[in-house]
Amino acid sequence: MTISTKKNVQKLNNLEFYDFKPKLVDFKEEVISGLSKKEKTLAPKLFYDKKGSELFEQIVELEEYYIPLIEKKLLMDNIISINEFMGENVSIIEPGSGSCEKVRRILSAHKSIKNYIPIEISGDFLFHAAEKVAKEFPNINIIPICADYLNNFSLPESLKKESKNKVIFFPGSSIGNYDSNDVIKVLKKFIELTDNQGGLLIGVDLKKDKDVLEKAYNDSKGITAQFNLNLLHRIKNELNVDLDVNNFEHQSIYNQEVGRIEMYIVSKKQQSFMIDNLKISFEKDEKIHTENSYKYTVNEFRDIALSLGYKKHFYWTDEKEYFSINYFQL
Ligand code: AVI
Repeated sequence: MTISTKKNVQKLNNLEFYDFKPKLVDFKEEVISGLSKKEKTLAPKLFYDKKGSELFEQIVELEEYYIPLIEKKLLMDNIISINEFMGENVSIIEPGSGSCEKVRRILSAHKSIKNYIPIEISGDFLFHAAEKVAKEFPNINIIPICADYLNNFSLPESLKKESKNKVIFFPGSSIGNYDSNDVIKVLKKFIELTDNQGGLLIGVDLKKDKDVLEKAYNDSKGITAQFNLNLLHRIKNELNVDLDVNNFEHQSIYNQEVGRIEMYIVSKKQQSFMIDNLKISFEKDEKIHTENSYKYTVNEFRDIALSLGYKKHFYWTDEKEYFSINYFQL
């Protein structure tokens, strides 16, 4: 099915689809610019082609990658208090909603949700995920917005006027993939989206033992390694580059000083490959930095959010204090 693209179009019973036609990632441009830097990088958004998304689905099932399981349990165990904090007539906005899986726990447990607004860059994927939610929750208005959640879009005027109680749902410690300046940008955007009066329900991964963290990002089945090295498969296949993925390896280390997992692709030997006429050369052990995943203490994250204008903070953690769910109120 083609999705019509005036800014607000597709209407189906309780679903209204808005398309802001976000600029899609230019893979070749991103790869050339990242690999031409002195310290080579590839942006984490490049992980998620079809294969990368499938591998990520496997990561979230791994026991060593504790985040999804703990987050699910915290949400289930504390859903009554979370719902009370969210209040009545809520509009839930989910930036980067993916398959809209996690939000179902909230939508089914809360009796007073009026609107659910998933925001995602890939239109078809968003439409189909939202359509499923719309069928499952016929009494909630589902308003998917196809956009880059940090840029060039706005909420429908009707929603702005009618719904005062907006809550941003940002699970999975996705916030951890932003560097400190960008965290501030993201949280300010969330505040703007809720018109300075809503809430933020956010999952934040916590600082902990280096060993536990490194196991989570170097799992014993090697799925995270495949996920990381899939970037090279993409370069090889999509850009028609003659490179041998076996000459590279996956590395994840916890940088305790900065409080982040750093993920790299490491060149096992001196080598080079060509992208069109551009030669990309590697020394032995030279790295491509592919991802940061920041970890916080509860207080560190609370201080950032409160410094930006949130007034109240409630949080829940597991016994081992591996992970936190936080509710901030403006
Ligand atoms: C998506 N994001 C929150 C994951 C994380 O933990 O930083 C991505 C990931 N990378 C390797 N494993 C999981």
